[in-house]
Amino acid sequence: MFRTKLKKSAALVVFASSVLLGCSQHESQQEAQQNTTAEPLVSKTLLQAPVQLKVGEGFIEPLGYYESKPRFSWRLMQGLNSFKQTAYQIQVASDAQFKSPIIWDSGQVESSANSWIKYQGQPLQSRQTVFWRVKVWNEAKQASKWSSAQSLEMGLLANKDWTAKWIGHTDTELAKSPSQALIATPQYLRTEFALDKSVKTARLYISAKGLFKAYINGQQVAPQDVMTPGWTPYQKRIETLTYDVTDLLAQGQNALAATLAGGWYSGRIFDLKDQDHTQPPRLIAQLEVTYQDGSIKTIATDETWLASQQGPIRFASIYDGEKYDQAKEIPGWNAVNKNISLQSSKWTQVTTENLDADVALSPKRHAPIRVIESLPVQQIVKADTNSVVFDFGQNMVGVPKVSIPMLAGQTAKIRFAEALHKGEFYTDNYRSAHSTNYFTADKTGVIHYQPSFTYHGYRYVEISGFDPKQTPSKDWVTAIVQHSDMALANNFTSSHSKLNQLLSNVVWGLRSNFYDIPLDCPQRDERMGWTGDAQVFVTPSMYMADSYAFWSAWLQSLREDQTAEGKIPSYVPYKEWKVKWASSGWGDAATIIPWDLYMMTGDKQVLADNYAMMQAWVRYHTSHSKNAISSMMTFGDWLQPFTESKQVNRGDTPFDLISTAYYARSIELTLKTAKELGKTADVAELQALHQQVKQAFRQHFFDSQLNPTQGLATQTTYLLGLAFNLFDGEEIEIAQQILIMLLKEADNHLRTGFLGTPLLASVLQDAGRSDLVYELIFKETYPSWFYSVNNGATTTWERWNSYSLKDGFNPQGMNSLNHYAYGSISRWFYEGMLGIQPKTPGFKQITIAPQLGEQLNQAQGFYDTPQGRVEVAWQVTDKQFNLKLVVPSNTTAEIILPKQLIASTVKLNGSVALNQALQNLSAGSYNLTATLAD
Ligand code: RAM
Repeated sequence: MFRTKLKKSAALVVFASSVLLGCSQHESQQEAQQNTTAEPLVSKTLLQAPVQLKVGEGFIEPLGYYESKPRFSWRLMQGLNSFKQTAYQIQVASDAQFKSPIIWDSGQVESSANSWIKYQGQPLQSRQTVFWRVKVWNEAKQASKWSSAQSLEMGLLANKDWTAKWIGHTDTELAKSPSQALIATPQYLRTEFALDKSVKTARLYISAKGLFKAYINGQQVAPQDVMTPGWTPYQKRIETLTYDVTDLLAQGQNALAATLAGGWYSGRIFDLKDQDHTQPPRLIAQLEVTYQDGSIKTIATDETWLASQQGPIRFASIYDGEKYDQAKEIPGWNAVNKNISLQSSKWTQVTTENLDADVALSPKRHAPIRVIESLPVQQIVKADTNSVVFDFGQNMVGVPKVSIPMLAGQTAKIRFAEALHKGEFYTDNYRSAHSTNYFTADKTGVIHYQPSFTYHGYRYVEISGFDPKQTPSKDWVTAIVQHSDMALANNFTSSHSKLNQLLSNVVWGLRSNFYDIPLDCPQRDERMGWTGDAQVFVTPSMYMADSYAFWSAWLQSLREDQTAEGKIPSYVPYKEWKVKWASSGWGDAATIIPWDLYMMTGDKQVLADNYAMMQAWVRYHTSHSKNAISSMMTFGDWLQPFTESKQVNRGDTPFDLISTAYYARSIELTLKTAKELGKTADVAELQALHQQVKQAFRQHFFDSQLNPTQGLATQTTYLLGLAFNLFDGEEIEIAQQILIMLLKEADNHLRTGFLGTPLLASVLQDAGRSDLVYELIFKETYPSWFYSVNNGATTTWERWNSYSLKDGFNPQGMNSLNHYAYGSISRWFYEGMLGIQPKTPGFKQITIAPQLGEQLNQAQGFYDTPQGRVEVAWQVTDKQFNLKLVVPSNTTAEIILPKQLIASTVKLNGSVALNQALQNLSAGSYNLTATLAD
């Protein structure tokens, strides 16, 4: 749905210049006109126009947009002239000059809201292009200028917009019982057409049951986009891409072509080899050309297209890799080409299929996976005449780009590994994922190859089968890093290098697993959208990357995969596998993710969209409980270290306790949502249910002293109770004391898995023991985060002890070195160390409560709230504390002082500051100093 990189940056340039230059002359005239008509007269002011205009979950001038009633957001200029917004006005028109009749005018709305303002006009139609602009008023009722106008173009919103049909190679028709190998062989599809007039604009709407790469006149349409259209519940919805291809077309003869592979649609998921490549991949494309004279020509996939399975990519699989045969290259296959016709031996007519009535074709609602950067080889680990092992120094995800000398007829084999095992190349932890590429050379010489329809999670690459007379060199291979495209914030640094490395590992964990959907891991035969991993990582990821669109897109898949009974599968998109049951702590993603996103954004749409799913999930919980105690199945406190349980991966915390705690949590969040949405009828019912489950939790699982009545007392037991507000009054303190004692018994090490770990920091901070959070984070010995850093980790691991430099991979098995769940600790880098927290949803009011620890004397960072950037930098030198804070426009902040400070020494901007003075800071920069107590 997005412009190509080039177009995108062009949009950014326009945006930047409008910031620098203010509005154009034309806009001032517009404003003068406006002022004489609808609006009250205001004096000429210096109020700066709103900036950073965005649509929906953060799109700048989107192309191929998905929402017929978009949401609009903007920011006020920050800095010297910052002011508080008291009103706004949005206008939408069909031209950038706003000369045509206005399509929608909000009028002057008294409100300080600057985000997620919903368009209230007639629903926008497929293909429609509109422009929008906004102006704001300050407290003195002075108006700003109009912002620059921003465009918004819709994609194809409904199946009826498609005249194109699904096409594919006839040999792959199911009626012909094609072999798995045949279905796994990528297809080459093409057509030619004439354009007899000069072209004004052209849009390519395109998608696949599988994966595609599109070409016009031999040029790739979107060279940066990979693995499109991405992964949704395909039986319900397939996403479509929209590209501006005006510049690729020419008057006269043109060619439109695509390669097509099975991807997630027809390849196996997990180790289900019997399902591997059993569904034939199909392509759909509709090229709509508008001539200068306004007439339109449409070129659509139909029976006139040609197909071949005789191209160079012989095999493609997500998990297993790709096979490429250079001898089979077809020069010019994707350009105008007289030599290609039905008569040419390699090409046949395609088979066509109509659109499926119950599968919605919908514009992609978040950025595709893209080529993000390339990394050079750091070192050659070993080399001989047969093989060479390269080390990139960073575990990551994507494909290699190789340029290697080969002899004609030789096959190069390219393998991947996350780490060396006692010095050896090791692939066992990929399990059944073959994850290997093969390239067969036709001619002697240097070959260039980059896989198209697979991906790998790796740090090391091994290449064998090159020309043995040549000496391997570092430039033989480059790592092409690929993931869902989103702005990475890069927004925390400290004086402690191991801490910085830990955050870097977490960020690379995010980058490796945000692969169209949130994956558990990117390398072995799994790579699925495990809901439990996702729910613990949503808030941390929002601090580290602009990931709102990514998450809300996946939430749509969650809604689509929820069953009529309310069950949420343990991974989404769902494909039937041995785990058919729902798991507490996993399915609760349905309530936790919408709520967490709301807290980070303040966008009520995410609550409204998901409320029915939340309610249905609560009902599903209820159907698995008796007397308010849930017996829902659970993966438990997954991979808790030092477990005594027979189910070694599931930890010691009683399953019913976990399930009941999550039951309560899901009710609580659904209740909060009902309140925010004004669903008064539901509020009372949810309140009563919550009370009931909370009491049952307390009475069933604990005695009067808060000792467990069943199973072991685990850290996670008390973490769940405290984090989910299941204790009251003095029992809160008792539970905190027990938790602290359990930590102490473990020499202040954690004993937590996937569910307990993410709760540690905030629970301990609430207990006034941020010192313990620091101790846990800075712990060097197993189980701890630094243990992995000390053992060379560059991403976060699945187990606390998945690997060690000395012994290599943990013999227990299931050792991904790239699982983000334990990376959830990064949340505390922002909310604890920097102390930035949303006091109200969307950071309209911000709490600044930096936590100090003796392990750290300096930290700085920022977070881009919907209102603007909040910045925090603090340091401690010789008992002197200094905090620099920037509060963004249109917000207020309160500072909660670190408890180590001597209150009487606190000065704000040089003046003695009482606590009160710190409670309601408006936008601006502050400098706070104080002395630490001994
Ligand atoms: C593992 C996955 C995932 C976890 C589930 C329960 O195999 O890797 O991380 O959530 O199982």
